[in-house]
Amino acid sequence: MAKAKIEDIRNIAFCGHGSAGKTSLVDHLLVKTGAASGTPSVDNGTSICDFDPEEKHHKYTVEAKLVHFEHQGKRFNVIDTPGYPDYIGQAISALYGVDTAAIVIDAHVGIKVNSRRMFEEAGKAGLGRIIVINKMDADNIDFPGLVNQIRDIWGPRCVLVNVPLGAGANFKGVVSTLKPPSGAAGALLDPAEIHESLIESVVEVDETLMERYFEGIPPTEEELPGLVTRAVASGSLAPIVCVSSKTDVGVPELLDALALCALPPGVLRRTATKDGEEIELTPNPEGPLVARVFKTRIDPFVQKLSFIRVFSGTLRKDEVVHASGARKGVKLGPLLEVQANETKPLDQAGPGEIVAVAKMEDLHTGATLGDYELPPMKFPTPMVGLAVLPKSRGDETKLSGALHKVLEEDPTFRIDRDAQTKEMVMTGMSELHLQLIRERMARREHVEVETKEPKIPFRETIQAKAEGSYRHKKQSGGRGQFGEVHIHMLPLPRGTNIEEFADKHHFPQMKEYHYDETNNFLWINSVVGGTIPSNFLPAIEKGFKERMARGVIAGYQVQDVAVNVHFGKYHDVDSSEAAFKTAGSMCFRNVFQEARPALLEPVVKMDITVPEAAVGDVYSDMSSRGGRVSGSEAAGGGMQTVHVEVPLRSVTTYNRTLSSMTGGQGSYTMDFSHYEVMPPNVQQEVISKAKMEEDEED
Ligand SMILES: Nc1nc2c(ncn2[C@@H]2O[C@H](COP(=O)(O)OP(=O)(O)OP(=O)(O)O)[C@@H](O)[C@H]2O)c(=O)[nH]1
Ligand SMILES: [Mg+2]
Repeated sequence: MAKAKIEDIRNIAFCGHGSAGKTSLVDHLLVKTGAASGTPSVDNGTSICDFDPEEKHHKYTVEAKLVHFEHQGKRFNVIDTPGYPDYIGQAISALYGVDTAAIVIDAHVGIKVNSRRMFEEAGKAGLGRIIVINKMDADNIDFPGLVNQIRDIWGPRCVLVNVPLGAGANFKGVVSTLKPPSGAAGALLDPAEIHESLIESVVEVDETLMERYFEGIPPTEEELPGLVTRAVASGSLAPIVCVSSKTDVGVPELLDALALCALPPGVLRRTATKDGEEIELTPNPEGPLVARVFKTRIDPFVQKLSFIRVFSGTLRKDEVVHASGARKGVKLGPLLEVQANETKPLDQAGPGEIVAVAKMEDLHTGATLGDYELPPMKFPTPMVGLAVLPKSRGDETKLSGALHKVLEEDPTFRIDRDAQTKEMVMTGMSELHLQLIRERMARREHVEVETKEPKIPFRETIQAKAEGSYRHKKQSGGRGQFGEVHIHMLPLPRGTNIEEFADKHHFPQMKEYHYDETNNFLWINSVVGGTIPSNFLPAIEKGFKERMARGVIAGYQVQDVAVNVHFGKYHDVDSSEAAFKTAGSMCFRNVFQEARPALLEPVVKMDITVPEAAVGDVYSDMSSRGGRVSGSEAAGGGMQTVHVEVPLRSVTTYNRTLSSMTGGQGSYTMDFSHYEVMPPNVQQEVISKAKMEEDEED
């Protein structure tokens, strides 16, 4: 095809709850517009978008997929995303590549928790939002009730741009509310009435037109498309479209509505920075290059595909570009146009376009291309861990390679090596998420793994000040070892202003400090008079950090601590970096034990959505797990969402509990909130268990 003009590009992510019919719909749009042929179906494993073996097997989407088609002279780049909250990382990353989110809802079941979540995420990302009510052919649809639910939850900005003629087996078509026909027999709501609210929400963006409208002069047909775009961009309008992907009713009108309501590139305000200076991005092909890798896919053939959205400037094949996170310029190969699992080479890509490049080892999800920086991509923190080891001995390297590939493609996956047990621990969003990763590694890398009980990332900290010293001295023939370190140790609350903290605690001779944000650890040097020569100080800091990683009381990472090194002794011949590192580590350990050490545990925020009748059960169950309910609210459709904060250790297998408590109707989202001191009895248990494990190892 000829290249689309920038204003004719529409980048849309299809999001929302699992099984709403997103993939079926996108497959259908491809066939309808002639971009694909045949009768693709999720149910019989012939879907265009759900092409991964795991997707064909489970019959749902696991990974976001990019496709494109044309309609009304417009170029649509569409990303189909998974609806299961377990794979939300994929859905969120897609939002960074598009300008509009189409939230797909199943007409029969209404708004479910992940649709809410994605509607909010798209709003936070500043995207335009369109609501697609799919499965209008299903039985028992309460259409007016559904529209009320949508407007209750997402506000009056949600307005139907078409109204169904009949529902279920009688769903025969849709009528426009933008240009309502004079008679609309069989319409489930009155299109003329909705027309009024639609015009009201669009004129809101233009004062002159609004005044004119209230004087009785509506906007003209020519003015309307521009107003719709502005209203969707500002969030004052979230158009609702009705369709059945199964019976094809409403599909042509859906395409028209997407052409009208989805935002062209450059309408949303986006900024980038360079050396602290902010610029507003305009979709200018001659402008500075600003593009981002928003997704990485490991493909069995080309190995690694990096998906790039261009915001400004032009990306050219074989060009060397600067990429954040890469040590040197990255030489791109050919650019690729992606259609589900197929690619075609391209020479260049301008603003608004989405392309991929293959085998770029230095490009990672989130990286910005060009000299500017885009705001970082944010993902929910994965919370469910499993220790993994290969089934066959000798497969360790293979396993590690396989895990690193998953790490590349999945922003909600982590791997850590447990400092205490030396085990490889993988952490994901849920048990299901981790299970799928195992399946994928078995298929792609032929690594079968065994897993062990979820390990919770407890932490160690202190609750009081302490001070002390340690002398490391060894004389064993030849050259000895000598180093002596004196420190103050203090609790360091999160978010502390370091300068004020140093002032308050009178470190008058503070010469320098290093702050480690990850573990909220502050290292202060206030050694005077060279009692410790400055070349040994880094070794002492290293000793502290190694000890922190190994833990002191139960083998967990230490955090929220400040250490002031203020005095020491050395020996001209016997002192060495190694000696001071050991002295630092031992000193840390001893003083830590004097500073009222405690174990911290992760607390998670959960939004639990259940039928109203089950709310009482959720409350009492949560209180028995040490959870705190902060409130609840109606989630529509006879459901309530309960907000809870609860220790992660009590909810690692909550999906099973909730499922049996609600007969499979409940669902929840879980996000890391903060660390909290554990109840003393639980601390004791963890500490004794750690001691036992240590003894076993000896
Ligand atoms: N009756 C009816 N069923 C549909 C319609 N669209 C999709 N389905 C069925 O709904 C089920 C789920 O469809 P998918 O397209 O996989 O749904 P999805 O939203 O992509 O689901 P996830 O990938 O899990 O997020 C399949 O069995 C489809 O055949 C529709 O318009 N009407
Ligand atoms: Mg799908």
